[in-house]
Amino acid sequence: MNRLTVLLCMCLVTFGYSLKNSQVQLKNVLLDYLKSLNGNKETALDSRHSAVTWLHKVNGRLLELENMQAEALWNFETNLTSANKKMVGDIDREASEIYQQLLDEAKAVDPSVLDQTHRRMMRFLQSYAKSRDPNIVEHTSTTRSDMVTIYNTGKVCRIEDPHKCLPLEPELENVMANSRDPAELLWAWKGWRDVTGPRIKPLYETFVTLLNEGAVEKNYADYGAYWREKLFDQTPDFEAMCDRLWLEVRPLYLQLHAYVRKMLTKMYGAKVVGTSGSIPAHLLGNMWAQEWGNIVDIVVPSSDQTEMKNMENHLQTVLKRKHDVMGLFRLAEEFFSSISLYNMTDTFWRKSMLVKPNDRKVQCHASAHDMFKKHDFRIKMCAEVTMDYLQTVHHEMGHVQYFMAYENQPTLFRDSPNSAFHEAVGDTMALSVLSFKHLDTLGLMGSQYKNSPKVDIMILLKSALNKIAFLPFGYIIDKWRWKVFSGEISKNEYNRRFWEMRLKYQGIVAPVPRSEHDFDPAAKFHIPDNSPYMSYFISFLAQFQFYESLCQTSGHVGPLHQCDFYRSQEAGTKFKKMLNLGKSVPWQQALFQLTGTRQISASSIKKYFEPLSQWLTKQLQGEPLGWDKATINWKD
Ligand code: X8Z
Ligand code: ZN
Repeated sequence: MNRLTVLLCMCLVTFGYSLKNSQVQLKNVLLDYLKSLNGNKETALDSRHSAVTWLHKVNGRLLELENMQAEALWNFETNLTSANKKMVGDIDREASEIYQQLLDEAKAVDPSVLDQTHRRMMRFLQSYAKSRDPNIVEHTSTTRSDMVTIYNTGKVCRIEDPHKCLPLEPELENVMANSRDPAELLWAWKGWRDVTGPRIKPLYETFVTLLNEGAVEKNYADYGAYWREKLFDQTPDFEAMCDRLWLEVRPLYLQLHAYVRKMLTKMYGAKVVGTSGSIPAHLLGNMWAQEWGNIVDIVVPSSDQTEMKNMENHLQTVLKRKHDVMGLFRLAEEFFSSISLYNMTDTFWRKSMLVKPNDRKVQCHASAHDMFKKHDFRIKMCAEVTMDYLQTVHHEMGHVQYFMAYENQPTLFRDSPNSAFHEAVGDTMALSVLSFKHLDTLGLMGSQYKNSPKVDIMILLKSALNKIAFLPFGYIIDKWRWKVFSGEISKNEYNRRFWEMRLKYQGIVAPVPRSEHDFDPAAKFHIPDNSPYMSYFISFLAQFQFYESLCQTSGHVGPLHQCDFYRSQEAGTKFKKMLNLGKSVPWQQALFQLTGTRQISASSIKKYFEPLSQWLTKQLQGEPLGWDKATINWKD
């Protein structure tokens, strides 16, 4: 831990340097580029050779620009000062001018002279474009920074002690995960929404207008249409694909929802849970009711609750005894390298921010950063030693594995072929790591839990509380946001329409009446941060497809959820081959290479949870599925 503190201090010194440095560098890139533009006036780009040479140069320029934007963003997110915020805005503005010039120049390229790969690059180049107006670009950038600053610095004060104020991560999140006192849960739930929503709302309204202006300028119907194309390139009717996939997994969600409601009613009584069939959002162990694994101890059958509590405590205690935060990262690295994926680089260990610093304000929401500079990949987290963070460490390191795998691709291909694949890599590993077999290999499982069918189902139930419960949440965030961008949801109905979807798809209601003075979507990081969310919904299906394929390759026999492909070089090599492709081929081709299918489907997640589904059917005898969809908890 001490070493880490020293490293963080060193990072601070480096930030100061690179801050000034990147501004100077940007000017140089701009000047260089303008010079090269003049040179190009003479050059026609209508031969294959000249066009390919030009694209090669573009990849070089983009690398420099990506690096400078990544540096500025890193500096801001790991040190939320207004100077760092200004730097992000300045760099976004200037970079957008260069992108614009590149796009203007691209018009001289005759696509018919190019092969498929270079035509693909040309297409991706278009998605770099923001608005032609640098003021709009800068305004968009600073509006986003203002929203995330509110989110990242929000605190909720204890009613009995107004001087004791808790930030979201880890304190409020811990309350939501561990408290079983409905009044305390409600305090954290409502408090967090009170300090984010109303302050973010006016900024978000402006933000939507700015994003749409940029998108319409680029001939998209709205920003949602732009997003869908950028993130799910070459996917005919992506929206219909999401709807179809949701309907496929809905029956499983309905089972889980009904079962959890039944157990929560046993625990808290109908007075707290209600009788309309929907579940109040503060009782599910998570600030957003998105993953419910934290309440596994109170939703297993009553006769198993003591054993489940003991097992969870055992896991947590042994994990803490054996590892510090750095140890969690080393565990994840060892897992990846055991299947012939990558070790982290020296720069990674030197420059990452793995724990929350106490000398400055930072953005704690976990993220991985490709700095577009040799061997420079980083993770930013406020990690603690818990099983949840162990999962997140694998998630983030999965992003870094992808960065490393496609590092040698041209800049325009340095991404996953769709955004869901990026989200799925680390989670695929975590499915293996959190299997009973692997937890046992890590020495985290007591021998008393071995060969117990009951423990096997409890582990599967915990997995479902995280993976199945997430699906409707993952699905609605962008379903709501796409409608906001298209204007189908207007700003005077943001919150009501959000809660209508929460009720319709998730069967969840607010624990206290809401109104348009609240803006509850903003209580979720990805709204102020403007990160897409449908990627997670698709990832939560695709990761089971990846997992099944790696399990098959590793020679696993038996129920899918018991598979651990640790140390399978064959599985890892196959995975790596797909990751190496980056964005150079359509996602269907990459998926086919790994799994033998070209479709994202729910078949693997359904296979994984089949034993649980049968178990739930038994537990649910006589219990109605679904809920009354008429009443959201609303006041006008
Ligand atoms: O935001 C994340 C990652 C960073 S890409 C920690 N996740 C979503 C969330 O927290 O809401 C991972 C699962 C869903
Ligand atoms: Zn992620």
